[in-house]
Amino acid sequence: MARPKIALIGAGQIGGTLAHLAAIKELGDVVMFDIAEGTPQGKALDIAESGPAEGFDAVLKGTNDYADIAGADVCIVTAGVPRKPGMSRDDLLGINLKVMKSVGEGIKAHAPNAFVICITNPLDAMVWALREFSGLPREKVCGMAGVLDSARFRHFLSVEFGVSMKDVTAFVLGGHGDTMVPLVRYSTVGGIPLPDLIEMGWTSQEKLDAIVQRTRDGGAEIVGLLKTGSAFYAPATSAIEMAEAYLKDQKRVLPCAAYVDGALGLNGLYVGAPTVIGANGIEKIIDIKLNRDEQAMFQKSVDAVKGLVEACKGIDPSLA
Ligand code: A3D
Repeated sequence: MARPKIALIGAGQIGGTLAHLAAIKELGDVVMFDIAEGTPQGKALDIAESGPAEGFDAVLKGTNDYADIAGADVCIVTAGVPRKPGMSRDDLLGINLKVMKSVGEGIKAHAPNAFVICITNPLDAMVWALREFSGLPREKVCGMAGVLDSARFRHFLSVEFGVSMKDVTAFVLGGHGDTMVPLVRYSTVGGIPLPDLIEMGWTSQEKLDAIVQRTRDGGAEIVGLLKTGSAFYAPATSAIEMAEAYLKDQKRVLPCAAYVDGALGLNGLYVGAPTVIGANGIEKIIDIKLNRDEQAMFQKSVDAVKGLVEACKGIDPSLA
């Protein structure tokens, strides 16, 4: 049986890391597409040359021609520009919207059966635009953000509690932006919800509040340290987790930017929600119950995403 084909649209920092991880995990053959001539070819060759030592047989190819992504099973989109210090994700809207148009058209023409994972920021609005431009079924187009935001939350919690990250589960909902909603009530250490851990005296409300804020600012913290570009190792790992769930029909429960219609009080919006990912793409949105405070935070996040979608329509009338 032929290996699955994974197309990476954008061969920058995240694209290169995605290619390396996909090859090491033997998820399939990899095609890296970018408009920069030489970059995808150079990175593909460099990673292919790591194959003998690593022991993988995946074929890697770099290209500037969309025809080479033909028949891809998965497309992961990182094309566009990342943030610089002082910029918000929303500042990238105008430039990355144009990129989503060309990427959407490329996927529509050459890989219409793919499961598409968008990473380009501002995430929720770009996933929506990419779906509009590509015309693919909504359950086959989603965005990576919740897995990363939850991973950051889990990492900070594991350090606070001095326990393995494996035993920490965490839940981040809403848009991938300053209004994201880390759900303390649904996050656990060894199955014990965080509010119970405060009652048990294992941590304090103040410490937990600081961790929630650090999670919200997780992307900016790394942008501030790197100074050129944004995070790429953890974002790539998170998207690979989603791609693997699809390719192996794992039915993973993962938070991601998905089209929510009829759950969480929404009727037709791409926003971060708990989903089940399997061979049919986004197979289910989990309609969790929110309390009043959580609902208020989620609504703020939803309103911010709606504002960005309206801004996209203002910039590109074909989306209106
Ligand atoms: P970078 O290393 O600059 O790579 C982007 C690549 O896109 C470059 O190689 C460009 O040449 C290429 N590109 C630009 N325009 C096009 C086009 N029209 N078609 C094809 N390729 C093009 O950035 P990066 O890899 O660090 O980040 C990529 C995107 O991911 C940015 O928008 C980031 O803001 C975003 N990002 C999102 C998250 C989330 O959690 C959602 C996290 C980190 C970064």
